Amino acid sequence: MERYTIIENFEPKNDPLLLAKAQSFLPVLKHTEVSPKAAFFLSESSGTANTPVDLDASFSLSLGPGSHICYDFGTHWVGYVTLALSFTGSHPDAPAYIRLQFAERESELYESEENYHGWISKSWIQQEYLHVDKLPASLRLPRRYAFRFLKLTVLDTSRKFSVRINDLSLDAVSAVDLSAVPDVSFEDSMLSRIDAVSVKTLSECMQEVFEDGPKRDRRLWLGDLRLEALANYATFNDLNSVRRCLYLFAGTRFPDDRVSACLFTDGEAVADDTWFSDYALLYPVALAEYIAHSDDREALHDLYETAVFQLDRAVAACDTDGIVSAEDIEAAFIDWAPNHEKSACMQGLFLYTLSYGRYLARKAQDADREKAFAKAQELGRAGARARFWDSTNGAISSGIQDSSAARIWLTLGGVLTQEEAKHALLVLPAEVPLVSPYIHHYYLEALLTAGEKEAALQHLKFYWGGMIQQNADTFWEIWNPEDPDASPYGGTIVNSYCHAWSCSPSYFLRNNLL
Ligand code: RAM
Repeated sequence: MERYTIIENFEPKNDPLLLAKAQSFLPVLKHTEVSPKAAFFLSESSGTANTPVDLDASFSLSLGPGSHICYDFGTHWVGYVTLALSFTGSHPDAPAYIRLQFAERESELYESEENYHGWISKSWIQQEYLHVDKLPASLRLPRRYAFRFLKLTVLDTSRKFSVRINDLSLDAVSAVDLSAVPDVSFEDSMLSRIDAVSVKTLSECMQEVFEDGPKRDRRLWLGDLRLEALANYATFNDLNSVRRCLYLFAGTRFPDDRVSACLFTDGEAVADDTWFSDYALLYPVALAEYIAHSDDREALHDLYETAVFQLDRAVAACDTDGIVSAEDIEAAFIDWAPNHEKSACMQGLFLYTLSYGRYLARKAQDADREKAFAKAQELGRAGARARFWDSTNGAISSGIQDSSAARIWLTLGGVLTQEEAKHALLVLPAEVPLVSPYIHHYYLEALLTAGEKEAALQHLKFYWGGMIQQNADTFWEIWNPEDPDASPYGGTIVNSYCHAWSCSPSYFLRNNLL
């Protein structure tokens, strides 16, 4: 399902003061030198056993045209690779032509660029074609990669020489240090593993900003930021990184003060010309949670207007029954499921975010706003019950798409009673599946709102545990157990397998919410 926006001549509105403050919170990246842990020859087809190669011996192999070697770095890393290459045989009389493929999961090594015809760029596929004119050579690849596995294939040399890998190392980077995370023991080994993988996922995504995924898109998305911040408070508790990202979103925004769905942050921060109505409303949520956690009065002062503007705008756009506007429904993301009608989802989300707006208004002693948000919430809840909920049958009204996400957001928006929410959530409709860990986070939140702690725990084990059973070192962008090869982009080769919005189990587990 293609989804992108192009606004001709888009000029973000920048606030130099906020951007300067954001810059002053830039983290200093920590570097770790990592060596490969194992070497192997990849088998012909996925699912059949590889041939292990002694790691030391791999550094004396003569790799002629067509031969390959794979390295396993033990777990997922983000960083810069250095390769020391030399030759065997006669002096090279031609360049060595080499292909490098980086993979977060081993299965990616079986995928090929030629078979990918999706709608996002194939430039995201993690690979390099190198011509090495002079051997021996030490090459530090300029591009940062996110991977556990590296496959090197010699595409061609000449009749006179073969390639030898003398050394291979990785300069891994992250804003945080895994050892800074307090040890917590969980009785259940699956929960311990889920927590550890969540923490690893988060640490890999925490770079100069909270990236959505270090493989792709490698930028700051608002919906992802909110969940990363929650997991961060319970683990690294790096407040500067959260503060930096909140300042960035306010520092470069749409000309009419809406916050962008994402920012480009490699170099000067620039707002993308993409606006998601739901992500914009999560800005006040992320700010409220940051303020509640840090009591940072300066940030409240600096960012309050940007935050409440997002809600003011949505409130003003509602109809007289307090129902979210058609434009806002059209611009909602919610999840990657195809054929999703989002009116009920967006209504619930709007009502949910108003609670955070009320909290911010109280903190800022802005009584008029508090009152306005409370009124909009009351009106919007009554309107939502009339429009989206059939109280007689205890179900979504006929004519409205009965999606799992609609049930989740109507619960979180306070539209359903606890009893109604329990019935709505314990057995979900199959029609529009929940496909990303992002919406599964909100499913857990909704189950907790409905008082269904045990069901939430079981779901966490089932859903995130499902990725663990597939040997996940980090959690993924997309996971639909019913359709393991799903991709919103038209090919799993561009899916991200270390994706920020999947790291929230640590938030639930470490805060004892389950
Ligand atoms: C994916 C991004 C990001 C998310 C958007 C909506 O493409 O990687 O995680 O926020 O979708």
